[in-house]
Amino acid sequence: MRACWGLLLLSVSIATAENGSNGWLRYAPLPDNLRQHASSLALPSAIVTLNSTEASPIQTAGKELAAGIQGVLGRSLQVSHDIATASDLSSSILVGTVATYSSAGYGSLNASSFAADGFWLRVNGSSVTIISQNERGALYGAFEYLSRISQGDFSDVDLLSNPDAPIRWVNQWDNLEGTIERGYAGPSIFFSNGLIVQDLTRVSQYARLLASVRVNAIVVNNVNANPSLLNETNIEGLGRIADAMRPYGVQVGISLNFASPDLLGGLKTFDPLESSVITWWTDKTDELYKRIPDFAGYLVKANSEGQPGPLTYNRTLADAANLFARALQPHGGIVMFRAFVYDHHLDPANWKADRANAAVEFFKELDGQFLDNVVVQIKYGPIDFQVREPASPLFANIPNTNTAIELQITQEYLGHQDHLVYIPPLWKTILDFDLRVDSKPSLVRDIVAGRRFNKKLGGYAGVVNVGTSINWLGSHTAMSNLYAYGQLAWDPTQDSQELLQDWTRLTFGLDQSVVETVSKISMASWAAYENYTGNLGIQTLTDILYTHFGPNPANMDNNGWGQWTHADRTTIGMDRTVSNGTGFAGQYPAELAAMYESVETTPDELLLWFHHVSYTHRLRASGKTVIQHFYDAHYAGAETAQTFVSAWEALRGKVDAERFEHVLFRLKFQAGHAIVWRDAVCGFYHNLSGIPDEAGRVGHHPYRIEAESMALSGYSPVAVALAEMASNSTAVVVVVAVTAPTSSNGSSSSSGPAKGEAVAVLDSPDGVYDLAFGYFDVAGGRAHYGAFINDEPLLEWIGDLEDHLGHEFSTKLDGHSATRVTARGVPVQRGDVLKIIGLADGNEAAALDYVAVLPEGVVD
Ligand code: GCV
Repeated sequence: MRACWGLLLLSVSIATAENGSNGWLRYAPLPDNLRQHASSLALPSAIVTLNSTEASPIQTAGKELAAGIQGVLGRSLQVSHDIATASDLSSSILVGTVATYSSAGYGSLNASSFAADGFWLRVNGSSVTIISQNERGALYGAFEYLSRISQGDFSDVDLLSNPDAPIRWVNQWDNLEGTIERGYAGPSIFFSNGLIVQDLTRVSQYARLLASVRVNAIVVNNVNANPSLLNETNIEGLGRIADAMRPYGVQVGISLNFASPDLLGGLKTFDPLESSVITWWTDKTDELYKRIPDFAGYLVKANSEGQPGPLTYNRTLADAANLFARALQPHGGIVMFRAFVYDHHLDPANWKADRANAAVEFFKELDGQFLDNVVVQIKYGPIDFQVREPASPLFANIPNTNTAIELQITQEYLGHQDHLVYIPPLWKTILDFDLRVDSKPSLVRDIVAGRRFNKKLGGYAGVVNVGTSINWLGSHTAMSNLYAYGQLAWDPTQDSQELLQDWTRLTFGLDQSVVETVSKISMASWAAYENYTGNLGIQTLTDILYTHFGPNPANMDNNGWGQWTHADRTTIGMDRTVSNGTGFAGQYPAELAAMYESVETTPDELLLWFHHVSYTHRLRASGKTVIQHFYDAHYAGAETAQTFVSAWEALRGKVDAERFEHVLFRLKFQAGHAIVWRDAVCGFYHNLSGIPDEAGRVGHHPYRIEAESMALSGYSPVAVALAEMASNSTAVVVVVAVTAPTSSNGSSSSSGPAKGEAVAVLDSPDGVYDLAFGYFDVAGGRAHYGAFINDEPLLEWIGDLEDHLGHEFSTKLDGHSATRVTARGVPVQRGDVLKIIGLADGNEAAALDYVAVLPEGVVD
């Protein structure tokens, strides 16, 4: 029965502030020329939605279309749910499902050409038809139409669009107390103090963004799950989350703690084959479905990184997955069971030990034992979201099991959203990779779509970790990754750059120079990041025992975590050959196993992933030695990062001021931190191998004045514990409480915070220079710095990056806290006196590393 709600007024509001809260759904007014063009066209004048239920995605589609057309074209369209009142269907937007379309008497459509969630969009002059198989598909079609007109495209189209894979989920790693594991954009929008938050406005706004890129479900809590999510209060709270997301067609699922029957239920066991445990999970599942009838299902991390699992009871991972599958099956839910199962207490002295082997070792023998509603969720690479990994061989090893690929939008190993890294080109190296199972084409994207092995379920899981930050991910540019993730999960054959350009137009407007610049820097960003953080397959050379942000190559080895490089004085790389190493290469189908087994046929970009070689081993493509490639790549990567700043600066006035400055701040940080990375990694391998850089750059900084060589008062030199994290291994820190400055030139008279002064006479020829100041911004204080030339103020800054950036902050002088600021275009005369004053604050001792006096074009 079709209810008649009459004509509705629009209720979706468009935020005017350019703070990023609407992401790519800004519906910004078209530029005048395009508006004029639009006004010359016959365009729809009404919207008819063939469902009027409040929570229906069809109704959401109507509101969204009205709001979008209002924003983009300034036209107010009324939404009608009653076709009898629709003035003229030939100039309307009609939105419905195949079923409502035919029952409303518009004729019958070939329902079999629609997959679940698929839609048909036909634009024929002023008549727009959006029809789908299910309700959320129509919302996807509405967003598609809005994306087109937001980009000034009013052309006719006849598009049937079906998803490549049914599972297009996102995962959040939110903890019940409100923190987010590996989240870099503030606390959770879902949880606080052990409960679901009361105000779920941001939750429904998040669902809106997700629906617009056709994500159909979300797991809202951390895979390291807290059992109390399943208590009565929280199940009710989850129900409210589901209610908030339902109008956008985003279903809600949760991560489980495998020991919940014991920890929450008091059963004193969590053995998956124990009848009391089975009953407990069945009852809990029924309780969830009672509150959330469209509940999506469970995500399970078991026997991994200290999480409980079935191995405690000598049960298999399939026993565990099937326990949940049986409980969910009557309700139509699914289990996403993670393949990220490994031992993190490996012996680094054991040449044959290899964490990369774990997934195939655990899951291959279980192939065929998982029930039909189980999907094994596999991280794209065998280790953990590194800057470069080969495709996980598990995709090729379980043809009788549903699989999904896990990708990471949150930039755990890619700069915590403080570095611009557009990730789709990395994802595409995996999705487009041919695993050659049985010597037949076996693209990863075809495997996870279910096509290659004829499976019904499969798809994508993206770890997003949005937070309360107004722009969702803490960084405006990082949102391109979320946008492209959803789009690729729908159609992985799409081009990364084209997706990026759509996103840019929607996010920053249609100015061609903006589109070209964002495209240029984003498309260069992954390669640059790989270059300055870890190349040839050695992984992101970060601090895996602390925060995964800045450089610390030494920390990769000699621990149980198995993200090893096996670097010593003469050699580097994991030997993963069958003949002499861990045997990992043999987990691939024959053609690939043979390719990776030989150093001669392994692609250079994965050389050190598969082979342990001498630093003087020569690469196939360039003929360079491994060590020289390291040096060159790190210098090239850091240099590329500098160009991002100038490229973006050229857009001043073309992007609104708020977002322009926000992006600029981060790009400047990235430019400085890329140099920290470059120097730390190059310095480390230079010191370890003793092999000089043929270009003479590593360890030589002719343009730098080391802080410890300046005339110091109040400042004292300290050897930085990780030697390569400071220029010349030494910084200066304020050690004595003296007096605070009372005038702009730093002279002082009264007592105040601890203060240091570092003075140098500049010896550069007269000219114009950039002056870069290397310093450390640690957690727990906001030191003040002032730089003066001949007592004239040059630059002032505060060690307050924790107020602006999202990375996990360090309390030490290390590669996470090392950073730099630059004063550009400074006139300098030989003999000028440069003075830097540091005022300590809290734990921050105003640590200073060096000043670089850089002629134009020099990066040092
Ligand atoms: C949620 C890595 C991360 C962990 C994460 C884990 C996982 O180890 O560092 O924070 O835990 O992967 O994916 O389960």
